[in-house]
Amino acid sequence: MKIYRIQSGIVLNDQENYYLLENEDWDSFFNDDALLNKAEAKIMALKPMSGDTSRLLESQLMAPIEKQEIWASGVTYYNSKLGRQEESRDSSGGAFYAHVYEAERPELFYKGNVFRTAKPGGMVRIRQDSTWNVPEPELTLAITSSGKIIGYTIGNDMSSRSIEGENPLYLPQAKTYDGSAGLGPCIYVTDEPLDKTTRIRLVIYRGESVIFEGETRLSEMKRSPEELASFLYRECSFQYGCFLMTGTGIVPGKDFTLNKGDEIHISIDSIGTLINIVN
Ligand code: DO4
Ligand code: MG
Repeated sequence: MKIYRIQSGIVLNDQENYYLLENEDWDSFFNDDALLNKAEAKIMALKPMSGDTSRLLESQLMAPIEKQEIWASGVTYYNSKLGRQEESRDSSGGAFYAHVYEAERPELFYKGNVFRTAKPGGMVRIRQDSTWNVPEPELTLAITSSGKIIGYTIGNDMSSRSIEGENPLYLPQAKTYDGSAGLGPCIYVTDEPLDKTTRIRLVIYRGESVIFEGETRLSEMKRSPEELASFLYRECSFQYGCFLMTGTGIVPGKDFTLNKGDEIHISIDSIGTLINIVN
């Protein structure tokens, strides 16, 4: 099995060696159906970086995105369906979530771009006009312009549950605003699909205390990555490729909301950990 972890300007191989890619344009480097082979060929011609490179990937202040759009999927886990039904009870929106969970067509929505996205270690935001805010830890697909899934990363679909719950038509405002996404720390590129047992874990710290922790597995996701990507590409083209968040399976209870200063850790087996701070 071949594994590479790619960030803007860096490739890490499975021997924990880092290679510096100089003068590489991220958009054309990323948007390549043969990214795995390209990463392999590139590093064969390079020497590994010397010195202390431990945790270099996590500490890089770059999200692995430049001109790519970010899209997101909704209600792909049973827990998400239940959470949305609860939050939208007063607006009678619950039936929409039950229908979309069962329907052939998935819920897909535009999430943002590099300007709305926090880098690893960077600040995500909660809206000032929102009273109930959560992170959503999501496996995120890296897809080329031809529609091929070339890798995986971690996405944080920051969400206002008060705005979403008030009326389902407010979803774009609940989901897309400045600092509403986190992405990284790398694109995990491999020649084998992710195992269904892969764990997604969310831990939220307030000061020294853990105030929330939860875990799910990819086996809990109702739809496949290929199905979600094929719906997205039906009538949308992506010149530089795109990212597609695949939905959350971890939904904190109704007594939980984020505060400024909270630290959000999202880990996905094999890929790594994305850390963001709430601003
Ligand atoms: O339907 C609202 C959004 C759902 C979502 O973002 C998710 O399930 O992850
Ligand atoms: Mg989500």
